[in-house]
Amino acid sequence: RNNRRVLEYHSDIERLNAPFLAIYESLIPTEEEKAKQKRLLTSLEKLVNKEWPSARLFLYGSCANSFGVSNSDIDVCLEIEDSDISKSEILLKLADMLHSDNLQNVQALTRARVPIVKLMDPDTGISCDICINNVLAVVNTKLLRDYAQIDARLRQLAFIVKHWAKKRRVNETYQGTLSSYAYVLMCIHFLQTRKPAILPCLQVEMHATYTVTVDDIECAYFDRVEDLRDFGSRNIESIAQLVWAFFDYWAYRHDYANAVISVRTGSIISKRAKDWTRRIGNDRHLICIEDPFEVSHDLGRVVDKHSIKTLREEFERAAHIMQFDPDPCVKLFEPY
Ligand code: 3AT
Ligand code: MG
Repeated sequence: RNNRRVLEYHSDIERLNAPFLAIYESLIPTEEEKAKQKRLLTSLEKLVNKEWPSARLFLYGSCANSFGVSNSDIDVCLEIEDSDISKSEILLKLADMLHSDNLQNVQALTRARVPIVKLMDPDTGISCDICINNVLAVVNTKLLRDYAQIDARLRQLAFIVKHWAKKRRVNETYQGTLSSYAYVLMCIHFLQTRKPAILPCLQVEMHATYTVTVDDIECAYFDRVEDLRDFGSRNIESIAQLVWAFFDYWAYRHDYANAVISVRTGSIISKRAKDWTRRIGNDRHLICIEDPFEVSHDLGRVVDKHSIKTLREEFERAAHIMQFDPDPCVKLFEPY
């Protein structure tokens, strides 16, 4: 099935550039929304500092990695020194304080994979999840933001893919489909492997200008991305071509049986090399996406034998629409 089809664009694909760019523009959050998010963060930090003076709050996830569409929830990480009290106790204490401060729908989820407190700010309508000391997420947020600054087509492609995934309901990890974080990594990897490449590989192929060690994992990469602004200019593919080729890749070209996509190396590595060839516990490795820092972590591990079928059918549907539909910009995003 792989590599049998000849890469051939829809004859008049270029006419889709303007509508795709219009969709992208319509999804960008306004400056006003960004300012509201910052204000909420500042007021939350003030509140937290009453109890824990040296604690700090960081934005992470899509509100900070530049892949956030308007009206998204915000993800906040509370950085607090190891103390005698447990994470659960901190979360419960935090929930109490937030509740007393008139924040709405305050809920501590202490047993979740990533334990959090959820809240809604009635003044701005913004919903927010607060986790504790999840430094790796803050670092992978920076990596994504840095990649986005290298070539504008990454943000455009990722917005379109995320929008498609939300509309088609394949962005629901609790249903066995992929996280937004996984989709952005798929977009970065796809652009790293275009010929000529649109994005470089900031980790193994370049010298590190930024290094932090988090839970024994060394996170190191080249982060002077302002020096790389011309990197992709030898590739002149348009956003419409890239959307077409992205879905074509995941529908017909990706080798699901053997391949792992790796942003860390900017290449495909084999499942065998990672020992991801068989099911271990709940990790089935039916679609393999290596985390750039936690390299033993497959972001496709949420996918099971039912949801892999759903996902691949959606990739094929999207590829088919991009190839043959007279009005792909409407059909692609039709709600499931
Ligand atoms: P949305 O716009 O909210 O859909 P997001 O990028 O904020 O996209 P999430 O809210 O799902 O995505 O996750 C928030 C951040 O948490 C994104 C990433 O920095 C981190 N993260 C999410 N899933 C994982 C994972 N499986 N492994 C490591 N980090 C993750
Ligand atoms: Mg988020």
